[in-house]
Amino acid sequence: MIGCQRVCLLLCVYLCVMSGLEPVMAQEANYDEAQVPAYTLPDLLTDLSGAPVTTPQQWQQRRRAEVLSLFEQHVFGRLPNFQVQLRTKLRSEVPDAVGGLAHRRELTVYFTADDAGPQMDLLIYTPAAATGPVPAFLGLNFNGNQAIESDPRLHITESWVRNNRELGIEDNRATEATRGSESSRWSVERIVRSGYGLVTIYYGDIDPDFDDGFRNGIHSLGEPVSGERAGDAGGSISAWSWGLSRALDVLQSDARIDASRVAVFGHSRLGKTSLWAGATDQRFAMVISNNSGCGGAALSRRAFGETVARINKSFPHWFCLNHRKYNNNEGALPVDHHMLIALAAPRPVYVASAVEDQWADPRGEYLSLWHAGPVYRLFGRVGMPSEQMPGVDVPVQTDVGYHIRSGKHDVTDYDWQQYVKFADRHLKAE
Ligand code: GTR
Repeated sequence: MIGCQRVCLLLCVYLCVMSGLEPVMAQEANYDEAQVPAYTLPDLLTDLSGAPVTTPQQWQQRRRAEVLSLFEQHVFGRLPNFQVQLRTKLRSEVPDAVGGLAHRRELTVYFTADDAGPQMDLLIYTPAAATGPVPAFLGLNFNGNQAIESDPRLHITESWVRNNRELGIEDNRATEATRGSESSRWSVERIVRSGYGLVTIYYGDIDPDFDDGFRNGIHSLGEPVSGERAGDAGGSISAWSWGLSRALDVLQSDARIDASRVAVFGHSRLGKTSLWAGATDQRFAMVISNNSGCGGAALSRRAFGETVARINKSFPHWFCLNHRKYNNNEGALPVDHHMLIALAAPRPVYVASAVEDQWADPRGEYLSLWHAGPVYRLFGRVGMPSEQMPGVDVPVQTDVGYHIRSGKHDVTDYDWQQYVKFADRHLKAE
């Protein structure tokens, strides 16, 4: 039996080597804290010339730009630089959605003069009782705006969606069965009752989540990529982030939303995206990462759960090509993800983990936030109080926020309860 396993393993490694693939799939993910490699994190407050960064001005004017550029070069790639004239069209407006609590709109944003060209639909909830512009949460969703509530009046996305037999999707078209399928992840009632708006967009409107060589979604706005994209050309996470910024452009002139008080939120791959959107666009007033894991809040050097090699292999279109240089070589990365969190500073940032989401490395997510602390302190802000993680279901909120919730990889009403509380502290008008 043992001999048979050994032969299978050797055969697998041999096949990987012969096919030019790194044998990452043959490796088990590490979930043992004792096996986390020793590592040294790049110092946030020493610039590339070796000079110390001692003032907020030095951070904002010099070091921040260096760190941002390192993430562009080595992790996510540059954002698209498409010059667009945004046009909007109101698709629907309901004054009494969510049992009368919310004013709800569906707003189509066109990126060109062509109604059949690339576009995204914003689903916008504001409190029905609001008398002026409100602070809001803005986040991408996984299944289409019709998945937020089961209201049959919501437009079903016409964009590509993943095959999902459980929802009756066989051919990449969303069906009636998808209505409300993501509702447990969006506490619309809690959000509007608390005086906030919620704006969500289907991420597939911006860039369908499969590797098509960057042709569909907003990529049709640029020149088609011939051959391999440039090493630092953005992947899908950069494309999704670009879309979030265009949504914020539209919100600048929305009478119901206060665009200077918008928190960018995301879960999982979309939590990696909210961190990158918050880093690249400082107009976002707050940044929230829910269970974002590898490539998001988690420290890459810990290689705990999902690793750089694994994520680049499973999702070749998410990051830039240069990121692959760090497959099984995290120590060579000129950044780590505490620096991504620090790019949110001095704005409030929230990182959330879940106990059963070991794949996302909760401890690595917490440590990133902890190690971003020196930049917050530079601004006179308060980071996490201890290197020790707080207990399960014991949120800690200062100028940054963290909780590790019981349960699995997901967004729950408990998570939203904490985000609303954090926003009450930082986004409510004085
Ligand atoms: C997983 C992936 C994670 C996370 C997750 C998600 O398959 O390994 O990095 O992004 O997907 O987005 O749901």
